[in-house]
Amino acid sequence: MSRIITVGAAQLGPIAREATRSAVVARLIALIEQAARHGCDLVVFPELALTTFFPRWYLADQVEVDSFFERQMPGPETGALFDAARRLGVGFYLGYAELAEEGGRTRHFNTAILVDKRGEIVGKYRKIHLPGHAEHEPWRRFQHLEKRYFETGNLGFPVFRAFGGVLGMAICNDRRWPETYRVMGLQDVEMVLIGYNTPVHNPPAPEHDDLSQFHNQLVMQSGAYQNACWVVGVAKAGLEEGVEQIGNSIIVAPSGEIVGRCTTLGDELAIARCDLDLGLSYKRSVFDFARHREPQAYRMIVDRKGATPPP
Ligand code: CDT
Repeated sequence: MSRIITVGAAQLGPIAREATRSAVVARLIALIEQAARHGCDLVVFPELALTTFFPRWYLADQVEVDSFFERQMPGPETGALFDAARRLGVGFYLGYAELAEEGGRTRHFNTAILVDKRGEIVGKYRKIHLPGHAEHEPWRRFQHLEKRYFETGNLGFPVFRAFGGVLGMAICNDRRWPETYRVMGLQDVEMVLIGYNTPVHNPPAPEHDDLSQFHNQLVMQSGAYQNACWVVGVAKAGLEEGVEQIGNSIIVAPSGEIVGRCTTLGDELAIARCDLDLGLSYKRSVFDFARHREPQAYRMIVDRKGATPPP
């Protein structure tokens, strides 16, 4: 089997609050069709790719909140995406709000799935690092209520054998945490897929706003290099319901170099042929974890903190 995955970073421009699921799905299918014409094996869509980024509003009515969630995947409106994958032989990563009945109760997760070229779900991830806050904060120009609308993901950071390699998933804020990549790196991940919605303005720390693009690249380039894997990061970009969101979707090689990039703030496909074996020279040298990591030493440092002082 080929060790090359031709990947399309399928960035989306803004999605209006009133946009129907079918209208959004039609946009996604247009990107899958474009990807198929360019020989892509896999396309990566953003976080919460089926709706506007609703955590920017405080919504008191749970029925309204739940209207942004999917009860089934595939469901009546999303089935066409799976049909397109099957018809065109192009798999996809899709971020969406998941409403699940589990353990006798209704649960809400910020979720991503990996779908193969036969239109079958081969992996699921539920977002672990939920940023923002849980209560209404009227002083903000817009809210970031992920801690209110979602539970912390309960699936860990699994990896999946698919597309001829070992693939993992993360969602938006996860990309800022080294643990995200390392937990998958320790499972020999070869490609990490990440969708995001990142406002340019961060209300609690506006002094970071000018660095939003830099930080976006910094974290994904380091994650790729330090774990010798490909990283595909894909934005929902542009002015969505009055909030400016960064674009700059990128495809990063295991060297840490950016090899593909979106240049607009709209629906756009950036494509790269990703040789999974490119990670091997790093995995066998500077990042040969078995030879060079020192987990025992890391543990000693943690145990020492606040406990017995070193001799
Ligand atoms: N969606 C998401 O996780 N966005 C965050 C926004 C910054 S924090 C309030 C991010 O890390 O990009």
